[in-house]
Amino acid sequence: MSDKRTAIKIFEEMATLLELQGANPFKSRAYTKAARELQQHEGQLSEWIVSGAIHSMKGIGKSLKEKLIELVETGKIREHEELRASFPDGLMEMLKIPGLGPKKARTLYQELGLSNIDDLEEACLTDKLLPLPGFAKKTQEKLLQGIEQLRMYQGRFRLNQALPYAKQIIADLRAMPDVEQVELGGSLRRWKETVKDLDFVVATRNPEAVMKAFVEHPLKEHIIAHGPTKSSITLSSGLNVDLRTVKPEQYPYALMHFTGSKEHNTTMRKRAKDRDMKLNEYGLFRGDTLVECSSETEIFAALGLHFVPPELREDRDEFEWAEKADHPPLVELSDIQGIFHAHSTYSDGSATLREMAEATRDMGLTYLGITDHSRTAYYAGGLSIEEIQQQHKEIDELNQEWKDFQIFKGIESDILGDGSLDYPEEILAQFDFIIASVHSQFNMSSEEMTARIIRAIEHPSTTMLGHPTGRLLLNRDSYPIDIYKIVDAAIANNVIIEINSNPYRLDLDWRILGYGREKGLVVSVNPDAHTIPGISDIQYGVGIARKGGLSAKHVFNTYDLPTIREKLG
Ligand code: DGT
Ligand code: CA
Ligand code: CA
Ligand code: ZN
Repeated sequence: MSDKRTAIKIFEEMATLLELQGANPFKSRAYTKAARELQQHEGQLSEWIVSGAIHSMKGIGKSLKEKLIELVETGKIREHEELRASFPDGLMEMLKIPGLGPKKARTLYQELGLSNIDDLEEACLTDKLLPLPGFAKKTQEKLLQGIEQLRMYQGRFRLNQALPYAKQIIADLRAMPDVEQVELGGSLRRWKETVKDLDFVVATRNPEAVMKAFVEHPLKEHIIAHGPTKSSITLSSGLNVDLRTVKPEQYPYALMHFTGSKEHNTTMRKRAKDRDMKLNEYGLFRGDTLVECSSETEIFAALGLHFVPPELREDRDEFEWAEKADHPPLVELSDIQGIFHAHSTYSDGSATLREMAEATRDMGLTYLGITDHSRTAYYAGGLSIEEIQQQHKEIDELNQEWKDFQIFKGIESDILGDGSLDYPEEILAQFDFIIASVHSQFNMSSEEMTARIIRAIEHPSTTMLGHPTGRLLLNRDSYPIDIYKIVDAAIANNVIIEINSNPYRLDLDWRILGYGREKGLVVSVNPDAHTIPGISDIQYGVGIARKGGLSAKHVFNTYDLPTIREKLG
């Protein structure tokens, strides 16, 4: 882990620990802010200390600076270690339960002595929480649900937690002289929104040498298995990595097998069987004879199929079209021309409007649809009407500077409880576009929530629907909602649905996209960026659009600037 990431992690944990301790909230918030600030800067902590850059960082005062220096010099922060040691490990585990924050955990620990998940579960089941202030029957039920979810999610990782490791390991494998070919397989190659582990397939004539180097990879925490054809290691992040080595002539079959999905493989094997052949990880055979294929494309062809991109190998509808034709080209990151849904320091973003615009422009994109939070989202610095006017003035000025780039005036308007938007009509009319999103009052029946969101979709000012299900991956499921009705309403009202590309959300889910595409839905791959690095999250959203089988024409922000001007005009 880089020293910057270690510092961010420790500061975030300090904020939590201080809350657990019941310290002055300002103290805790200072750590949260400092962690966010560190995130904003490129480079390494040790470099910033040497160069003095640390002194110009916002919100990092004398005492925090001293702690960062201590971290670089000693590898730890004493105050953090002491505070961490003052709480049982189980209590820290409890904080992973969705819906249980440090404040509630502190009460449970202090009042009932609860310091691990199993005891908390039992206490909930026996109504022990009810006498505590702020805990009701509903709270207990929520916590039980949270515990169940946590157990289900445990051992899975979001794309952003897995992808950087995959890139590093594949580069390291590729650099080895004994490795003839290597590819990532498994759920990450298929671009699933969460993955259990990483799977690599290597073609080599010297498997022992490859495996020996693999199990000693610098990121390794421990070795689970070490053999000539199959090894597994656990990384320090807790992520497992499986590596298979095969002979070069077996490579395409092995890659196909270990890419999956399991369900897709089952159908493929059945197709082989129907044609008097046998397909497995070692080859495609007619009797004992290998049907020679030098690529996955040739294996598909041997089974009467066009190539199926890995993202689509989920045994959903890929065999229907692959029998007839190639899939139309899937959208690519390079098709994206601009972005919508980004926050600035006007609300809860950490970069200024100008910084966000310049960063977007530096990425080769040609427009930025800025959408700070609306006034009801006061906790996220939602904009007052005066602040909107001020922001619009700044946008007009900035737009004078560029001919080939434009900032569009947007807002992420809260969808209020009754489905209305957050400002009077004459204010809404001043925006180029509006994203409507649910941020509060999640506790509704599916009928109520669906009606609420459809009302927002039907509002003539609404351009896009933001993170339609509200899910947070590995943390919080979608609120109850009839997503198909929402998609139908969006199409009927010419409203775009975003694919929120934040790796915690990836919402709309890829499983719905096929339905949307057939019905004529237009989506927009939106970063929901709160920082400059957050803009790059569109890579995850593009992956999800591909997994949903979408081409560039289905994605609004693949249109060029003149087209967007016309559409929003
Ligand atoms: P994950 O790791 O849970 O996110 O999902 P996968 O798909 O990466 O699953 P994993 O790592 O257990 O296995 C990698 C691939 O190997 C999987 O996609 C298909 C293949 N595979 C594994 N076990 C089986 C099996 O029992 N039958 C078949 N047909 N294929 C399997
Ligand atoms: Ca896997
Ligand atoms: Ca695996
Ligand atoms: Zn939002």
